[in-house]
Amino acid sequence: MTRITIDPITRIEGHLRIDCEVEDGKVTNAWASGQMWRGIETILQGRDPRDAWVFTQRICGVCTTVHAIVSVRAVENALDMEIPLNAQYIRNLIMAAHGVHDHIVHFYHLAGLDWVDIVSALSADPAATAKLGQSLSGYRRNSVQEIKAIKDKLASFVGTGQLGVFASGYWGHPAMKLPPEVNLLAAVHYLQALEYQRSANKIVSILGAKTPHIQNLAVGGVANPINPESQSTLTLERLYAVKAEIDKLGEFVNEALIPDVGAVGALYADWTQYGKGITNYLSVPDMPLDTKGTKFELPGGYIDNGDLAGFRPITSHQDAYFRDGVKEGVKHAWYQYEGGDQARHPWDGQTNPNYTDFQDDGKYSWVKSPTFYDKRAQVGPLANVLAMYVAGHEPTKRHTERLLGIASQVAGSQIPIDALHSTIGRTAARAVRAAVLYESLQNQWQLLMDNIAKGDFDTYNRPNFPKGEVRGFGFHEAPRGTLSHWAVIEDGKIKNYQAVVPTTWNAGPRDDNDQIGPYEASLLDNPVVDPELPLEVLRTVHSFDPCLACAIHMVDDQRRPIVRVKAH
Ligand code: NFE
Ligand code: MG
Repeated sequence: MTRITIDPITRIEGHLRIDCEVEDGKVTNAWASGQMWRGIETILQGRDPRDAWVFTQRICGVCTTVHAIVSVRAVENALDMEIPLNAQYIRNLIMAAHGVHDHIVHFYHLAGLDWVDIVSALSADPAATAKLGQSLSGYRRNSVQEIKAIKDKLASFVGTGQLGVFASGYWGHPAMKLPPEVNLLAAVHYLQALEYQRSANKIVSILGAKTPHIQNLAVGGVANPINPESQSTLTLERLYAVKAEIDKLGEFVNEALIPDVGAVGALYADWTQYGKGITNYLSVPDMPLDTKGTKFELPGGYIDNGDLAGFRPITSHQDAYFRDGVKEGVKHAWYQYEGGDQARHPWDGQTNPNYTDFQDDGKYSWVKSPTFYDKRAQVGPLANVLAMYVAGHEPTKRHTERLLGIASQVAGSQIPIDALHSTIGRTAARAVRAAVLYESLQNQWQLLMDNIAKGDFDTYNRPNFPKGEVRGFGFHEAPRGTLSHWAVIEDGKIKNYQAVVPTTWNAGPRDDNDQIGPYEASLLDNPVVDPELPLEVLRTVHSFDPCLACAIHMVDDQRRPIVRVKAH
């Protein structure tokens, strides 16, 4: 038996350590450990709830907006507020743009290089690459000229001997299986994707005043005054600037991202057999369409044990089924609950650090272990796509079937929807969700325009804080999955605040019953051909798009500052 320690995992946000035991070329046991601690929940105690969102969006430098929006939702829920329609649509546009941005970056810039060999791309023939691209979609930028220009750029870059962002990849690894032309096509789109992610971010910054860390929220709505006649407000000119950026995204998401993920997935079809892990899937509905948060554009809900037929929807921002099901445990995390370490509902949650060093059978992570009705749950685009699919959401069905169709065409055999319960399936679900969110952007923009055209310029309702205690929760289907914030407010001040974050759900260590978490479970039975170069472990971990800054919301400066892969 060999034990592998990868610390930290790179191409993620924050500090994650993964340990695996490998026997006969397969992972037989795994531990996921968050290696940083932050104290945002503690900082919030005693503060004005109207300020919480400004602090919480500093939880992360990647998914900043999501913590801002969920925070105002949690306070609005505690006050039982209604939110003007314009404010809902503006928030929805920001969330959808942020999601498209995140999913593009995940495939091309974070996870793709686990599958795509940049060095092999240099031996590809540009004409054959263009032909391959044209067989997959009508994407305008798969021309021989553009592909050749980018190949020459890559070659001169590599020729200098300074690989920059491409340094330290597992180039030439035996688990890298794509032909040079597929590698080149993906490398071309890697560089083009940098332009498209900027368009998505521009939408966030026009509406949110800046990104990362938007400035336009308020408990009760948004701080974007709407007045078609005034240059200092959200004008039609600005709204059409948003529309221009939205329009640019469709071509790339539909004609590059979906076909690329379909083709790469098909050529790694063996990876539909690995990485299934926990198949209790949790997601929440999003893009509210009314002032009360009872109607949504995108469905969400819970799927138990992979059984799509047993899907249970979550239906409102007041949903009691969601509200009552969430707990967080610390039996194996570096925290201590006063009154005993058994899992607690977030309104009764505590954040008291208790570091013990890494104990295989004890505490070994700064990430808590969330549960839904005492079960582990996987969150993320896969959970959400499965929920939207089974709920009959038409765009989700259409994009899922298109992606599976492209994969089946490349594989030469029918790839069923069951293939999604896997490492490659999690990656595919992100592409589907990007296409769904692109349509949502178009839809939300039109809803906003139509509502303004009716003469409704409202964007804000003033909150009133009662004497005594009120409790609230807010949720959002963030790029990495279900995010919720929980606030207890007393006499208008925060008494307790807990964030239960997507990466906390997925990266959490063993729970109160010593059940392993989603990352850990998905690593079991993964192949590892060379323990010194554990590319396969990275594939499965990256398929979740880890964000430890979110999950743990001070890095110990004495701990290993550089990547360490240790097989012992
Ligand atoms: Ni920091 Fe996050 C998302 C949130 S993490 S990236 O999506 O919330 O899990
Ligand atoms: Mg928390």
